[in-house]
Amino acid sequence: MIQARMIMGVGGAYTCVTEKGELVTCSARKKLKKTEGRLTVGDFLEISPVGDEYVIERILPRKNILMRPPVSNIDQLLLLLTELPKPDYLLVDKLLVLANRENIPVIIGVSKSDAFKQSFLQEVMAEYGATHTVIAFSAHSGEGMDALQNVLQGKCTALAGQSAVGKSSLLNALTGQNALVGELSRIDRGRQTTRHTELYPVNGDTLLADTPGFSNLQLDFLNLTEENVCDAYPEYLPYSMECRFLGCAHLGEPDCAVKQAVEEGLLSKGRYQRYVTLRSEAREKDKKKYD
Ligand SMILES: Nc1nc2c(ncn2[C@@H]2O[C@H](COP(=O)(O)OP(=O)(O)OP(=O)(O)O)[C@@H](O)[C@H]2O)c(=O)[nH]1
Ligand SMILES: [Mg+2]
Ligand SMILES: [Zn+2]
Repeated sequence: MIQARMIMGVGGAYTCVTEKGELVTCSARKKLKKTEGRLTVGDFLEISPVGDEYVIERILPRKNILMRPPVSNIDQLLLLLTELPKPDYLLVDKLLVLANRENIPVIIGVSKSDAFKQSFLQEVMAEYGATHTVIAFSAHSGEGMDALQNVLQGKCTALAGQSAVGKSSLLNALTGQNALVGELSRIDRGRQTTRHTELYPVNGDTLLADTPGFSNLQLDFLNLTEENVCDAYPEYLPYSMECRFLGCAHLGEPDCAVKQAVEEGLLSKGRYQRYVTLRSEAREKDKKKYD
C-alpha cells in the first residue's frame, strides 16, 4: 500500500502525488464512493498498484473539508476580493461561517491593487479589518506579493472567491504555472474560467489550490446552524456580555449591546445585517426540522 495525496480529479481520473513525490494517475474502486464518500482534492489516500495502474483503496481521515470550494486538509483559506467584480459580501460572510465551522483560518486578499481605488481598500478594512488579516496585492504589478508569500510559506492554502477576482492569475504569478486566466467580461455571463480544483506546489512544502469561482451559495444546502453563524462573528463576543439576556441572539431583543454598538458605529453595519440574514435563515431551517 502506498500513501498519496490527490491534487486533481477530472472525469474519474485522479492525479496524486505519492510520498516519494511521484506523480501517478489513479482510478477509484467501484465501492469506494459508497463506503468512503466523495473524493476531494487534498485528500490523503491509500493507493495500490494493479498491473501498471493505481487504484484508490481508502481515504485517510480528513483534518477538514469544504464543499465550496471543494478541497480538504488545508491549513488556511485565502479569500480574494476586489473592486471589480463587485464583492457580494453576503457570499463572503457565508464562506467565513463555513470555514470557521471547519476551523480553517481565513486571510482576506484584496486583489488587483494596481486597479482599485484606495477607498475600496478602506471599505474592505471596515468590514473585515477587525476580524481578519487583510492583504492588498496585485498579481500584475507585484505589489504586496512579498507579504502574501510570507503568510503562504510552508502551508497548504486554498484560494477562494467570486469568478474573475484573480485567483488563477495569483497562482500563476506565484508558481510560474500557466493556469487559464479569463476575461473580465465573462463575469456578466456568469461563466467561470477555472472548472476544477487543483493543488499546485509553490515551493518546498508550500502548496496552493486554485478553485472555480463561486457565484452563489445556498445556505439550505450548506446546513448551517445558528451556532455556526454566531461563532463566525467573534467581534460580538465582548459586547454580548452586556446584553440584557444571557444567550441573546442579537436579532431584536431589548437592551442588546451588540445592536447598540452597531448603531453607535463601533461595529460594521453591513456585517450586522448579514449576521441577521444568516442567523435568521439558520433559525428558520432549524424550526422546520422540529415541526
Ligand atoms: N488589473 C489587474 N487585473 C488582474 C489582476 N489579476 C487578475 N486580473 C484580471 O482579472 C481577470 C480574471 O482573472 P482570473 O485569474 O481568471 O480570475 P479567477 O478568479 O481565476 O476566475 P475564475 O477561474 O472564473 O474563478 C483577468 O482578466 C485578469 O487579467 C491584477 O493584479 N490586476
Ligand atoms: Mg481561475
Ligand atoms: Zn444581544
